[in-house]
Amino acid sequence: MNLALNQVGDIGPGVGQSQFERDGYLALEGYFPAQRIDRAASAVRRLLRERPAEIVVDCLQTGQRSFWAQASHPQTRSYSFNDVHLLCEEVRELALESQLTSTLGDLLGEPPVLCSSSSYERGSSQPKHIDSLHLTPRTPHSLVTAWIALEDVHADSGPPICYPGSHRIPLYSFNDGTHHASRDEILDWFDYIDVQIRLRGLRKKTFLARKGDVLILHADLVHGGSPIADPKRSQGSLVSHYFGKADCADRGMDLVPVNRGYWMRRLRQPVRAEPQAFGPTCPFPEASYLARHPDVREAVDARLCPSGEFHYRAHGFREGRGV
Ligand SMILES: O=C(O)CCC(=O)C(=O)O
Ligand SMILES: [Fe+2]
Repeated sequence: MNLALNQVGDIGPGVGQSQFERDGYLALEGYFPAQRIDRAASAVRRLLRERPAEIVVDCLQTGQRSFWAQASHPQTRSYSFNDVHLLCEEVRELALESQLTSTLGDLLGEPPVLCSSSSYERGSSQPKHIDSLHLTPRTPHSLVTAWIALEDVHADSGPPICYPGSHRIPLYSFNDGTHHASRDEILDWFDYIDVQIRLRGLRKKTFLARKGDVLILHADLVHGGSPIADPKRSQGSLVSHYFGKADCADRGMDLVPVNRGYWMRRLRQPVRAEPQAFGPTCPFPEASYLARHPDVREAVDARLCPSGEFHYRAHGFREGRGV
């Protein structure tokens, strides 16, 4: 690794906390043994094979969201596989491992709630960002991310990068007064952050992580994925995001306790696929469509509409409803 990592045993709460406060990240070398990683990675592969119509993916090249069963270039494996933890216990076991949840809890100052995750088989090549742009906590800063290497990272596989200290840059306020990214203003955010990085003399750090290493990132740390120099190289990782528990309280969310944290049981992300994309290889997800749209469920229950699928094909897609 090209940075000083903490050995798991070295990291007392105080040490980790002060490094995290100073740099905005903590790197835990050799945190998970290989077989623990292999168990989760093979469970994810099995899930992608066996339940492709239930996994929501974002194409890393086009940004297009679909089910894995509908992906247009699956052979590239160049996708973010979203929220696999909702369907995969092995992934939850990794993301909510006992010591990890207590470290995350120490950093957040309250129990962590696993609220979203992305798995990757390739480098994400994501431009600079802070995770709180998209997963914006109600209480500013009350979010942490755990980046887990599922295999060794190579300099050419698109290693993750960050700007240590950038979590102290004051949060940018968008026109609606929030810190949540708006698509129209994201270029302004890039300008702001580039100027701030330059003014503060912050330097880019590259993580050549090894399988089993964990990087814990502050909500507001500027980070991303380097370009992939060798497209033949894979870069398996699991990236999990956790809100502090207080942010999830009184929102009527179903929080399932695991070790010293929780995961949020919820519907997967909505997909807006063309009606013709559903068929034998990707059946229409009737149950989740009805769960997502109570007005449609009422119409179906009252026999005013034959099914959720009928509704989606006739109206829902045009109305911009997700399935
Ligand atoms: O692994 C990477 O390239 C970064 C991933 C990331 O930042 C994210 O999923 O939020
Ligand atoms: Fe990120």
